[in-house]
Amino acid sequence: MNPFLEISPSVNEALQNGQPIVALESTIISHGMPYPDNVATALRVEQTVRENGAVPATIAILNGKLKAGLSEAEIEHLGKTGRGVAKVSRRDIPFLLSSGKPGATTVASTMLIAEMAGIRIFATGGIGGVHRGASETMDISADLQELARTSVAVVCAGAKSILDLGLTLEYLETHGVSVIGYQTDEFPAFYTRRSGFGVDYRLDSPAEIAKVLTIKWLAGLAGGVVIANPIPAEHEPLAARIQAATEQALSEMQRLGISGKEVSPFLLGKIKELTGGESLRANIELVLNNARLAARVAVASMNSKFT
Ligand code: PSU
Ligand code: MN
Repeated sequence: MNPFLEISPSVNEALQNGQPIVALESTIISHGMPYPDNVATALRVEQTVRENGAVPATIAILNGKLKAGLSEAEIEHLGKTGRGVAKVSRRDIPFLLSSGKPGATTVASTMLIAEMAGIRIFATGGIGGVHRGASETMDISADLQELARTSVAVVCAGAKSILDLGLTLEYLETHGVSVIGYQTDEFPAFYTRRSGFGVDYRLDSPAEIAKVLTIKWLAGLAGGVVIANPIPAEHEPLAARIQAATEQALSEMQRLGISGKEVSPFLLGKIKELTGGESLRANIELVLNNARLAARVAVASMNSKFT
């Protein structure tokens, strides 16, 4: 086993007993939401996974270890320290292991650690993608490359319209990543159920999704899958309001010259500020909704046998 991997007792027990497990990321805790909502949400997400029959494994880097499964105290620490915790993608991992400093894992690094631990299903809010203007900036989230190479299915509410969703879907296609729409034909845009872009395949039940995932990996097709799960209609904010906030956040970002890994956290914070917290409430609801679906897919995967 990887000498840097440290699996928590509850996750280890679940692995030994062949119980369903759902991986969860920590950038959403330290960089995606303000304290104390971030900690409360992370704990509610874990509880939601349990209520739906699976064991949660929140992932982060702490004390020079790749941690699969955190204690409440560790989640509280990541949430309270917030932006003081490094945002860690694949390239950053050896440096955090070397320094011993805490790291909040993005979708990319959470996938990587989940795979090492033997966890195949992961729930988050939204994935990173190809940023608008990427033909100039080359800003393409490492999440997309990770989906191309790492065999973990990511349940998300699509990707934010701060991104270029058309190019994001093109990039996934090029890299052989299937995009499944759960009970939808359209790729959702995080706060909104619709984006105008289609998904590759629509599946309407956790069992059908579990079957495809099991077959994909049994057939030797390594790599990730995107499971796009639209925000429940009752929690969808007014699209026009989110749209206006997104445009304003993008223009402020340009004016301030923000680039690199600061881009996503800046835009998330700005949109929350501009919508008076409405975006945060929606964000919390969609993450809970994704945790629910991921747990149900993980449970169904235990019963999928096609050899
Ligand atoms: N999108 C969201 N909320 C988030 C993120 C993305 O709606 O919290 C986080 C995730 O951790 C994702 C990361 O992996 O931002 C992408 O950052 P970047 O664009 O720098 O790759
Ligand atoms: Mn980026």
